[in-house]
Amino acid sequence: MNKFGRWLASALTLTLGLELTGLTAQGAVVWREDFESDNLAKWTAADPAWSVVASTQAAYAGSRGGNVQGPTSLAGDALYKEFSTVDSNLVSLGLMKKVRSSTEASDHWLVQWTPDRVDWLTLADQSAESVDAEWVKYQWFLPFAATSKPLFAFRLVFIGDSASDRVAVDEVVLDLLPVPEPASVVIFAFFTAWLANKRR
Ligand SMILES: [Ca+2]
Ligand SMILES: [Ca+2]
Repeated sequence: MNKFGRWLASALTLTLGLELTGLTAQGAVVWREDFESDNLAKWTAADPAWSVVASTQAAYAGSRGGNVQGPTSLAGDALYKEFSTVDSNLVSLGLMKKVRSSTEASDHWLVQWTPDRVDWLTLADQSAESVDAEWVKYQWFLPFAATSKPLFAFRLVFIGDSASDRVAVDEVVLDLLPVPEPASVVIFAFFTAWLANKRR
């Protein structure tokens, strides 16, 4: 590669890097629940079996965590959040979970999302779990169908048939990566074309 080629490569790499960094810093929409506010006000709706508990065992980080305990209704007790994913091209949902008291085959822990608040899709359906000594981290990258949906929502549902069924959650995070600005796309396309040309 000649001197100009090296200069162009470093300039484009720097520009692309700055563009991508700027994109993440300026555009990413993040909704996060750490339960430290000691209420469930960040949620669109919360069934009564859900609460915030302040204890070392109930918190993954900070001093509080979300808690759900049976007996619950047949439909399940939900912690429900509506959040528009308009102008996003990637949606991910993450959370920390700990089974506080073992569940049976008849109990269900569900994590679900909907593109339209009508049809629900299941990310996790867990039953007959033993007590967790440690918190377990989950993260799901949702399919393209979850992007750019004004009626997107997700919910954590617990169906436990006795008061001895208990699950804790903490650090629930919704990440949206926005659709890139046209300038970023042009720069990326230019850089890709230049690389392809260089490799010939
Ligand atoms: Ca917390
Ligand atoms: Ca049970």
